[in-house]
Amino acid sequence: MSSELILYNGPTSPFGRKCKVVALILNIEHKEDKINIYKSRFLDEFNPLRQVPTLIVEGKAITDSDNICLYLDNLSNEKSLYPKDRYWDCMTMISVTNGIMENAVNRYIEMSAISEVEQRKKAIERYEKKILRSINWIENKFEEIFSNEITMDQIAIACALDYTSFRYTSDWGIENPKLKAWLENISKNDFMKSTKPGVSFKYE
Ligand SMILES: N[C@@H](CCC(=O)N[C@@H](CS)C(=O)NCC(=O)O)C(=O)O
Repeated sequence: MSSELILYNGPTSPFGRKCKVVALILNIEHKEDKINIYKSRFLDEFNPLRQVPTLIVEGKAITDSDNICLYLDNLSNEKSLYPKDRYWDCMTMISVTNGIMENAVNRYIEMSAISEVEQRKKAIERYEKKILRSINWIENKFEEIFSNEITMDQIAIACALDYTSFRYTSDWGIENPKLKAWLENISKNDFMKSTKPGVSFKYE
């Protein structure tokens, strides 16, 4: 059995981007395969939810971006991306960023895959409120989170904010100038530049 790591990813998945960024920062050798999730029945054997990211390690699957990031962090000899002194704050922050991503993905599906007459306006409003409230919440914690050292919550925040701009709006930056400036700065790194969202497959 091969000890090669295969990261099944999508072209635009913010969850997958988080894992890819971690692998790049921690210098973890892996093969990335950007698949069309809607046509990838082979993945069901590994992940019955058929979602990206899914990591294959020695023929076994690790599912969910948070598990994958933890696995990669454990595998690496580099300094952990999970700060010991504020571990649970970091984990909570990651959960909030997952919520931003989930709401942005669901909003996009509602607006792009459902005919306009069938779209649920109330649901869309709800997704948007949760996204914007969460971003404001992160801005209020800015001083607690942001240091020169890159941590897992920072990676998750960068992926969530960039995905919000990509799929919904970059106007979140108007009310949140510290986060806006911080994202511009972290986006200059190769690990962000080389993982920008590409072209998505058609929702099926
Ligand atoms: N909780 C999962 C969420 C992953 C997720 O929602 N992936 C989306 C792409 S962004 C997906 O695979 N969607 C296809 C589907 O659910 O059918 C994680 O953190 O990895």
